[in-house]
Amino acid sequence: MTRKWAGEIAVDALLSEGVEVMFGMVGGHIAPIMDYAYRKGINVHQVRHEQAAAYAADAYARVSKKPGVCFATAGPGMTNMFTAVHMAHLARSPLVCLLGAHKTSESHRGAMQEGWAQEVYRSVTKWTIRCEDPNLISFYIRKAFRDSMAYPPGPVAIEMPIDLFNWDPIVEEEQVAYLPGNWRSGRMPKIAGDEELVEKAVDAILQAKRPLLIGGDGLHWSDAGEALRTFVETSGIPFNLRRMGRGAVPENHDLAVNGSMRKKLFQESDLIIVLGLQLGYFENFGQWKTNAKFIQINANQMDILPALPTKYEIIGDSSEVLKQMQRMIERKGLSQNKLEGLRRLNELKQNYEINRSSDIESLWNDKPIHPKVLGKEVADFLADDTTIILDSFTGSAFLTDQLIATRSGQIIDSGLSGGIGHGIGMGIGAQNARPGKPVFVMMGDGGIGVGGGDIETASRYGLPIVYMIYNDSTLMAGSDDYCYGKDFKVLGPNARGGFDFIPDIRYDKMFATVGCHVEHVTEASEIKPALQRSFESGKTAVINVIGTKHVTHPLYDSYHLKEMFWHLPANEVEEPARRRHHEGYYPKFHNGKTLDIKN
Ligand SMILES: Cc1ncc(C[n+]2csc(CCOP(=O)(O)OP(=O)(O)O)c2C)c(N)n1
Ligand SMILES: [Mg+2]
Repeated sequence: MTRKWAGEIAVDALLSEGVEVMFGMVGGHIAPIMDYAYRKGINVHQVRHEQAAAYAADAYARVSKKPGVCFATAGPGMTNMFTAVHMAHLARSPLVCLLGAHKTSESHRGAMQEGWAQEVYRSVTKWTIRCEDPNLISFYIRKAFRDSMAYPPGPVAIEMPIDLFNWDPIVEEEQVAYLPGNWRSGRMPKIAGDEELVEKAVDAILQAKRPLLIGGDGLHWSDAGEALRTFVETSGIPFNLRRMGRGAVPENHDLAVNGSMRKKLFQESDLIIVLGLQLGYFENFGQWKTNAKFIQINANQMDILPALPTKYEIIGDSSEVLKQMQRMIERKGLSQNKLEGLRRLNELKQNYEINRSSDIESLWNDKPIHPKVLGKEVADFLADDTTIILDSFTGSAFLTDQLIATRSGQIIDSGLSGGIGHGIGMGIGAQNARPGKPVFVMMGDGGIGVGGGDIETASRYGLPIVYMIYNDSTLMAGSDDYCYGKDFKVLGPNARGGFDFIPDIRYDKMFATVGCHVEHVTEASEIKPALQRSFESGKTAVINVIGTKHVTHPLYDSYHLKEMFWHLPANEVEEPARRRHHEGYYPKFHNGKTLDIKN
């Protein structure tokens, strides 16, 4: 029987899980795994910052629906990767993180790059284990692949001290819990709902006058697109899809509800089916203005929100429960004509288009470019096949509702992490998940500062990714207009330009030096031709768009942002910023009290 180093055994376990690509940065403590990964034909990508490795693995996972694999060395490599694992954790993306670690026998006496990933990663993974025995490495790796994919998916990390790799080579087959060959089911388990509850839910749906369906990530991970299409088409129920679920049924479908019009439909509905969706911050914690009753369907009991008037709670996989409901609807026959819902939806869609066209017309000649105009041009241009990654705070906010997703997992963002700088690594992962297919990333100049170094990685590996930078020369565009006043005056003499950067940085010139196709765009009419040339270049492309910072991110008008700025002394903030940030929601959260604003 042949004996192998633990590093080789670990990579054999990766191969038996079907791993073809992994992302990370070299470092001595992780070399035993990385070196065998190269030697055994895994497509290893060396990044410039470990966060990009986990962002790439995250996007790879979300697009391919298989766990993404990333690696980092001990200490600083492990901690550099943390922010991205936090993002995957909140976005529920399956990662297997392979982390180098200091030598166990040198712990607590001045070891090089000492770090304890188990403690650091505990809050952002399903589990993290420090594997000190080479007899267990295959077992942990293979378990990580399964557990990361259990719904809701998420990251798992394995920390491997360097002495793990330096035991005497061992006989692979003699490991504890050794599993020979390629034993894996290859897909998430499909769990059906309780038949009795499903039947009651179907009766309630048939009786409802204005039902509405709102779906989320569960649709993506359970491949529920076809089942959903059949269900909504038979029952005539309008649907609004969120997060990774967007596009499970294409958003240009007659019954699709665009994000910008769902508020009205909520108000008018009498029954809302919540399907495979976590009701957190993005859904206002389920505190919608509506008198509707709810049916909640989720494969994860912990996603069922008890704070809603819910007729039926069904635990089951999105696609399985949809199929069950479909069978019952067909058996019972439709008793209710749902055409009224469609008529109302068409009316809202027409209004939306009229408003959008007149906005675009009035903003078209703005210089610097308005993000709504940019969003329109980008959304019109992108081919259906494109994977779209949203990073820029302002640029993405004005793009997202204008996009039409045609498959789930097509639009990827930072999710509840709300971080910036993920787009660069994610572009690399998305390109690897669908090689040669178009990938578009909407970056902000803020995100370029955080993660821009990895554009060189994309270029070095020849990956055709189009990075567009909404370059407004600032962080959090409009925050001076919104709450600090001109020149961030309320911050005092140390403000020195607040969050603004050196104006109009030529990122195009910067990234031309690493071999990118580059474009510099200052007018709306130049956007589409620049996109055309960039996609045609076949190279990593960077489009530097000079955009305005005098714009209000839609978030600014929500209490989520307002409450972050109430501490500023109202009387020292100039108008119009003073009114904008102190008015509105303040009394709602302060027992009806208003702030003392002198006129
Ligand atoms: C990693 C990280 N650091 C800080 C923040 C806080 N933050 C929220 S939006 C924002 C500005 C982002 O820059 P950019 O995309 O250029 O924003 P824009 O100028 O478009 O508003 C920052 C720093 C964050 N979300 N993530
Ligand atoms: Mg910016």
